[in-house]
Amino acid sequence: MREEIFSQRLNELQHEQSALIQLVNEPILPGNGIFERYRYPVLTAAHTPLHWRYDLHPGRNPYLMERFGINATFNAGAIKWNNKYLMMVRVEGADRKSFFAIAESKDGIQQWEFRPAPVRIPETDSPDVNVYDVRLTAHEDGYIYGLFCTERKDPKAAPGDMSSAIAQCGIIRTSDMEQWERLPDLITSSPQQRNVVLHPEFVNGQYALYTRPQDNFIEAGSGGGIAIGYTKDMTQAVVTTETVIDPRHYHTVSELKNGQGPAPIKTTEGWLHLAHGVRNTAAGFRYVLYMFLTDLHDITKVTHKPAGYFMAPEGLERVGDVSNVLFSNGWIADEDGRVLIYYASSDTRMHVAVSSIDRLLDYVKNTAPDQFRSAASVDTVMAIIEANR
Ligand code: M1P
Repeated sequence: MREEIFSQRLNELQHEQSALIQLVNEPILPGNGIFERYRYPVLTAAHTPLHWRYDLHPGRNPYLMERFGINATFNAGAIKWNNKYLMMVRVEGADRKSFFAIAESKDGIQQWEFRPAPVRIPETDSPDVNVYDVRLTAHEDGYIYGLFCTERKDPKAAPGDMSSAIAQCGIIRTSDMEQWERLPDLITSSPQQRNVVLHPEFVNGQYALYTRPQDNFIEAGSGGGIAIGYTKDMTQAVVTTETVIDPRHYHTVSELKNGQGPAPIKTTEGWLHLAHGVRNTAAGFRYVLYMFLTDLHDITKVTHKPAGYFMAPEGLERVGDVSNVLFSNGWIADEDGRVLIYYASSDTRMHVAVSSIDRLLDYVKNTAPDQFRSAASVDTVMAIIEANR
């Protein structure tokens, strides 16, 4: 009887997972012309391999119970590697700890499958309590770097305070997307550091890093904004000066905080950036994605920045562990000009949207910037209406 329960459950679980992985995805048309969303999430907790979650031995696990629960798969870094599309996913267990695991797809849209085992990254002398949100950068020095958030309990937390944490930037690198070398954490003068991203090229012989100086774990305080800093050496990375290039601004989608998304994409007209902006509402924080372009030769200079959001949570995307959140730390510029944008919704699941370099450049250059007043927004609409007469 027990053996029957085991094999019936195993059959059902395998059947269900295989149907999920084989699901044919489709663009949602006509869209807004800037990008196309795809109908189904591309990675969910249910995509994680059964052999991670279940002990598959009938003697040890006669009821075929889950022995390790997975809560969510989100905030993935991305890269094209050996003709495959890879996401380095933040997998969060039921125990709230996140770790990284690589999932692969042949076309970047569908049939995403996790590699057989999660990524083991070495710890430093100060073990990470939680690691998340890796940004992958194929740097011109030949390595692929992964910059991620390492979170540890705040040693200054008052007795009984079990929440205060310090976020800093952890660094790993690889040459083969298999073996990872851990480098010392980035040193900056900011008490909190999340959303740090490595620029893919040297700038004046130095590594350039997008940072997000912040006063405390959740709130930007007097800090915030997307900044740039430089270091000579990634094996002892120290940034002494952070210069804000994209500040927060009152009554915008990023008035509370913002952060660089994936590494920027180089185009003939400048560097395309994807970022997230956060504002506070009566229903809690709302995270949206926005874009901007920086000068090809001076990466500190923002040349174009459309007003408002590029993407905001819609439908199912609005609901999850932390609702009303879109977050992206991975995109792939394909050889054919397509840009595959991987984004997570509500700290729960991964999605894909597709655009192209041409379309994204058109978007950033021809969408009016924020002029910070309602009347100016009406002027923008009126100009379109007039042109259409
Ligand atoms: O919960 C939403 C996001 O919150 C944080 O982002 P930020 O540092 O910009 O506030 C991160 O914890 C991120 O992982 C999470 O998705």
